[in-house]
Amino acid sequence: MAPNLFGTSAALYLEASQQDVHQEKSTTEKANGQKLLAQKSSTPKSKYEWKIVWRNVIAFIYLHLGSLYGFYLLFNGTKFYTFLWSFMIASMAAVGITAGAHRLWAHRAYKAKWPMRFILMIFQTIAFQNHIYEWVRDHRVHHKFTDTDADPHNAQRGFFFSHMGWLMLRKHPEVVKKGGTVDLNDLEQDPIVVWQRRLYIVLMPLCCFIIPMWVPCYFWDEKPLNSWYTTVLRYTFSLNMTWLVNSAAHIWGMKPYDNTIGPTENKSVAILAFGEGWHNYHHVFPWDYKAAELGNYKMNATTAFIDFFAWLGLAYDMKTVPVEVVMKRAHRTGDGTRYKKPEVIHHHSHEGSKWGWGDTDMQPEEIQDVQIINKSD
Ligand code: ST9
Ligand code: ZN
Ligand code: ZN
Repeated sequence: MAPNLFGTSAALYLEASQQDVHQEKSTTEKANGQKLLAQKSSTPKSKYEWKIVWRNVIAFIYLHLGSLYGFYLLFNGTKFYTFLWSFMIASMAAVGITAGAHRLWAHRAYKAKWPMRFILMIFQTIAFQNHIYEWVRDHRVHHKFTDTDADPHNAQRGFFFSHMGWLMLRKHPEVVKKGGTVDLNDLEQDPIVVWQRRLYIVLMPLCCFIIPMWVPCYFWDEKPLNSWYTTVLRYTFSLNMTWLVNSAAHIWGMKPYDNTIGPTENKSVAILAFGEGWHNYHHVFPWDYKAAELGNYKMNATTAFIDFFAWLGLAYDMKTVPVEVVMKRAHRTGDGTRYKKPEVIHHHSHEGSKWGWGDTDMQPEEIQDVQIINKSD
């Protein structure tokens, strides 16, 4: 199936037409082994109509136009130090999302002592992608109900929707309904997460906009206008890099570990998103702290960051999956691009999807097969 770059037409999401379009999609997808995904989407739907959130539409238009101007200013007056500073801030924000919100809090792929959790919380606040609790809730729901209506950024609705369109519409009722079944107790027990959620309205503007803009003006006399538009550019760029994991890495790339699911291995996304583009592997083994089969630091900067903090004694109990277990799974359900081509493609059901370590749907052998690095006891 050619990837649907521009999103499915509005009509698809109007109640009356939903059933037909899904059936039509399932016919075209038979040819390339995607039948199962489409069938999953054709289960009876809750009533759903688009409700556009104009505040977000306007904000994203402003951010994207502003970042074009910020890019122009980079070559026309913005100081080099301001660029370097923004690059540093963008890297901190990226790690706050990848090592923090994603691998630590959403998937519990490792544990971190409070100083590391505090640093990651501040970095995650710089990223302004919602507070940790909300980010993790959406992400666990994405893993449990991948590419269905209950997935907040369902990639079946096309590139644009899964990239940023989902942030401009009210959520599908299935997200709220099925999302309510996902356990978030661990987050409610983490005082750093609770504290960030409570103070987010103050912390976020300070960390994402005010301090990053003020530093260049105060320390090297940058013009406020240049500093502001570089900040807008940095934020918009980081958002787009993150969103690529939900869009591009659910459309383009190989599926060596499970050919029956949407997520793919996408090298470009891995480089741009600090090692989060090995997305076929990640959806199969979400509890692996490397979020990839191989610990290649070049295309997985986040793993290097976590290993460094493990060396400092602040990260521990890092879960990973032994190569034999990965191989066995790839033989069984992979597309043959990394390990031998399987003869039969086994159907995969989202009933069995897991959001990460601690999900009660994990099978005893999956728990047993995990290897723990830097174990606490
Ligand atoms: C952003 C997030 O950009 C990006 C996340 C990307 C994730 C990528 C993951 C990939 C891996 C990591 C890669 C990192 C790479 C980094 C590289 C960097 C170089 N379950 O949401 P509301 C219920 S954010 C259960 O308001 P609406 C709940 O009761 C960008 N229940 O829904 C909730 O109430 P409460 C900046 C759920 O009204 C109630 O529904 N931020 C769930 O439909 C209402 O929830 C923005 O743009 C669930 N999952 O509005 C703001 N969800 O919260 C975006 C909801 O009180 N947000 N409920 O418990 C919004 O404006 C709105 O959320 C909305 C939907 C308009 C999108
Ligand atoms: Zn994930
Ligand atoms: Zn995904």
